[in-house]
This record gives sequence, C-alpha cells and structure tokens, in this order.
Amino acid sequence: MRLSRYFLPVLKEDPKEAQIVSHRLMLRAGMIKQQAAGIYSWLPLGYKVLRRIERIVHEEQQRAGHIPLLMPTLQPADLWRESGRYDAYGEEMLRITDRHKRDMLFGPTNEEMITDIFRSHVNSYKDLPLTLYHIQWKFRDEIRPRFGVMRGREFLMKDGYNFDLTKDDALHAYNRHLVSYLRSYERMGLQAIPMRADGGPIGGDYTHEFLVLADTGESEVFYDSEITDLKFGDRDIDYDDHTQCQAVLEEFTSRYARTDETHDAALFDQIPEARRRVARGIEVGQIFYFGTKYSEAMGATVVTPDGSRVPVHMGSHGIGVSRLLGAIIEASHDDKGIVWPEGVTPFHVGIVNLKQGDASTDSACEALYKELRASGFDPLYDDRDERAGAKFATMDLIGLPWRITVGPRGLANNKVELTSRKTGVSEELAPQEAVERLKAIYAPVFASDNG
Ligand code: P5A
Repeated sequence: MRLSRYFLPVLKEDPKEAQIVSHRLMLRAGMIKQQAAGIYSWLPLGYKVLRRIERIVHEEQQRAGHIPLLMPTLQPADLWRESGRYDAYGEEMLRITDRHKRDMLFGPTNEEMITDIFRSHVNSYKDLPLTLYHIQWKFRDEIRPRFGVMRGREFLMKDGYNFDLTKDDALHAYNRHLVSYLRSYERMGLQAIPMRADGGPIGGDYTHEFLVLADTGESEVFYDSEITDLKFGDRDIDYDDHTQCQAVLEEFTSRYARTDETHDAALFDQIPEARRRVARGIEVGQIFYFGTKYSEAMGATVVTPDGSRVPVHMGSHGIGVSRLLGAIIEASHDDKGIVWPEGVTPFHVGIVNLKQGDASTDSACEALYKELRASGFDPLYDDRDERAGAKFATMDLIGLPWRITVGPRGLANNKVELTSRKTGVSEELAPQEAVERLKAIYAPVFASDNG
C-alpha cells in the first residue's frame, strides 16, 4: 500500500475521552472511530489488525479440529425462553421487536442457538465428538462501556461449543481448547495466563479465564510468579490425544493463579512470599465446561451404543477478538506509539522515502516496494511529500515492527537502513540484504500462517 493513497486519519492531539493508552493510541493511529457509546467503526488500519487476529484464531481452531460455521447476530427470544436465560440475562441483553411484534435479541453469546442447530441435525453418538465455532459480532449492553474496544457494547468474539457423549470426552474438549488458546495468544505475541475463574451467566463451575497482565486490566489477579516462566512455544501437540492435552493443562494450571472471584487467601499464603503476586489483568478469553445445562433444557440428546438416549455434555469457549487489539497494545507500546508484534502487524514493514521527488530515491523505493510484495510481504510505502520527521512519527505511531529508510546519502553507497521499532536499532544494508533479513525475521510468522 502507498500511504499517499491510503486512508489513515491519524490525530495530532491526544483525544480527551481516552483514559488508557491502548484507547488513546487506537484513536490517534486512525484505527477506530466511536459511533455511539461502546460501538466503533473499524477504520482500515484497525480493520487490518482485526482480520490478522481473526485469521490466527481460525487457523488455531481448525488445527485443533474445530469446525467453523456462521450464526446470525439476531436471535429469536423463544430459544432463550427454552433455556430460561431470556429473563435471567437481564439488562445486558439488547431486546428488539420486529414488525410482527416478535421478540428478538442481538446475541450476547450463542449457547442456545448452537444447541438448537445440534438437536436439529445430530442424533447419534457416532457423530460425536463435535466442536463448532464461529467469529461473530456480539452485543452486551454493558453499564459502563469504556476503554475503547476493551469493554465495548458491540464486540467481536470467537465462540466455540463442544458436544460430547461423556463428561470425560467433554473435559478433553476443554483441555484441547486450553492448548489451542495458549498457541493462539503466543502467536499474537502475548502471554495470557489461564486462571481459575467463575462461571457467571454462562454457567458451570469448571472454567478458566485467560489473562494478560497489565496495570490497566479490569480484573484483580493473584498468582505464583513461577507461572510467568511457562512458554508454550512450538510444541507439536496431537489434539486428539487426551493424555497430551491433559498434560499441557496440568503444566499450565497446577500453580496458583486466580481472579478475585475465586481467590482463596489461605491457599495463596502457602506460596513462598517472594513468589506471591497481586496484579491486574485483561481477560482475553474464557473456557467453560457446563455439562448438560443446555442440552437437558433444550432436548439435545443422542442415542448411545446401547440404544438409550442421553443429553450431550457441552462446554463453550470464547476469545475476545476485538478486545485483543487493546490488550496487545497495552502489552506492547512506548511513548512514541504502538509496537506491533510481527504476528499481528497491519503491515510487515514500512518504507520511508527521505527525498520524495528525487528520481534515484524514488526509483530505489519503488524497486524495494515491488520486491517486497513479490516476496509475499505487505509493505506500507510512505511516498507522501512530507518531512522526514513527520514520516518517522507516523511510522512510530502506527507501530510497524520494521522500517526501511531510503535516502540519497545511503543510496550513494547502495545502502538503506533497516530499523527495529522495538529496539530502535538500525542496520545499514544493501536493499537486497534488507529484503533477505526481513524474510528471515518473518519466516516463523509465514510458516505458522501456512502451517
Ligand atoms: C464462551 C463463548 C462467553 O460468552 N459463551 C460463548 C462464553 N464467555 S465470556 O467470557 O463471557 O466472553 C468471552 C470473551 O469475550 C470477551 N468479551 C468482551 N470483549 C469486549 N467487550 C466486551 N464487553 C466483552 N465481554 C466479553 C472477553 O475477552 C471474554 O473473555
């Protein structure tokens, strides 16, 4: 993309309404625009990152054997009357009446609808195990929408639902989700810690929340510091293997890590004092096992091998896709702007032309731009007729992890400058060497994209 033709409405001033850094930077970098309290338009740069995150989530869900579909945002109230949640959900549910005076709602989650799909089409244990998921907009009429996309009213969620014959199989699905979530967050450059949590309106007492540590997080968390040493890395897990998934769950959940809802001071005090941590976290996902709560209420049953009929065991599993943009920025920024991890960056690399209009500088930039695109990169070329300082400030604000600076002085020696946004360190390289360096840097990202 050429910046002169892009739509990147950056703000010079700090917007007053933003209380936390991720909200401020998303507004300043022209990523989102508020349309009503807790409801946002996704401007091109924000939309690109949102799509990157969605893509990682899709890939990791499908790697775990989970099947994508798409359910609507609007749902009939009658489904929710069957589970009893139409009344129980309260004011957070946005209720709508259509022209025929039928009660509808904008879905805050999809347990009822997926259970309806299941009962309409699945009849036998032979069709299990089954896990279906989608990435779809949700609406929750939060009392205090705030912090931009962190606590929106309309927000994008990945929600998955498993259907299993036995509790044991459903717990395997739970473990599988835990593993796939660990992988997903790491690909986004995040450390998200699974913590024992509370079921809330979804139900079930077996549940973990995934928290990214950040001072601006809305949840108070208590944990054993040893947990932050754990890395999932590039382990090759067989998702069908119960034992392997269980082992990962045990490794990542055996140390004390709880949200304030489930915190147990007596247990916490048993951890050596030097390792006790009280901090704040951003909840970027939650997994639940709730057994037959919905399947019994809604008649989602299967025939078993011995010919009897039983309600299926279920769980649901959510990732806050739009919230993740805020969480990633909270975890990765400096005083000049965002610092995107390579896995989610909107553009892989920025090209800064220091002397727009100078024939040899322009043609070196054009050649680099073409070469990068031919090598599978998505570069952003700042070809505007602007001062170098303004170009650097924009690149720093929008946070591309790498920048190539091209100017007549360097070109005289066939050199451009490759700069890391994170460390600020620059290297002088021939243009072709810079491309090769970027190929090496992005090799792991491209490998997991296509893996
Ligand atoms: C699991 C999937 C559920 O709704 N039903 C389907 C279960 N879980 S949850 O914890 O309530 O939500 C899942 C994730 O969605 C994000 N989230 C939000 N993001 C932005 N704004 C909001 N108002 C909001 N509410 C929930 C969180 O990341 C949460 O973990």
